[in-house]
Amino acid sequence: MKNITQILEENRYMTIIKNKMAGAAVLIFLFSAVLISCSKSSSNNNNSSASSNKVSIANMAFSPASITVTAGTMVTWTNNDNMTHTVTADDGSYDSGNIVTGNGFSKTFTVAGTYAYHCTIHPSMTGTVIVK
Ligand SMILES: [Cu+2]
Repeated sequence: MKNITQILEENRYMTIIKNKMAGAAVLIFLFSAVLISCSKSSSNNNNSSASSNKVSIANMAFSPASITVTAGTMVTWTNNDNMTHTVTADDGSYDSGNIVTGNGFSKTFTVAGTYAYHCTIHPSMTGTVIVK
């Protein structure tokens, strides 16, 4: 037969266990939230620190809209927007086809010149690759 002290002690113990488990769950949640935000911010940093051969597609725009590269450079577009876009040469010389969110497209420019492109889905989205 348990006395009142034992029951109270058991209740206290159970409360501690519950609090610890809740604390652990919160910690795991926070930890994964930090991981997710870190991976997001690092990829955003990569885009904003735009080593000059990278173009981010976001908010229905190419960013930067105009980039200058040396001949032989591979330019990579990454769709960071929440909708599908294309990277399509105005002169029709290349076309990415549909680039869904999170995907990308790369093309190497070997000949100097100014290459205008657009998104076929949103013709107001335009960009230029200047190859020196
Ligand atoms: Cu588009």
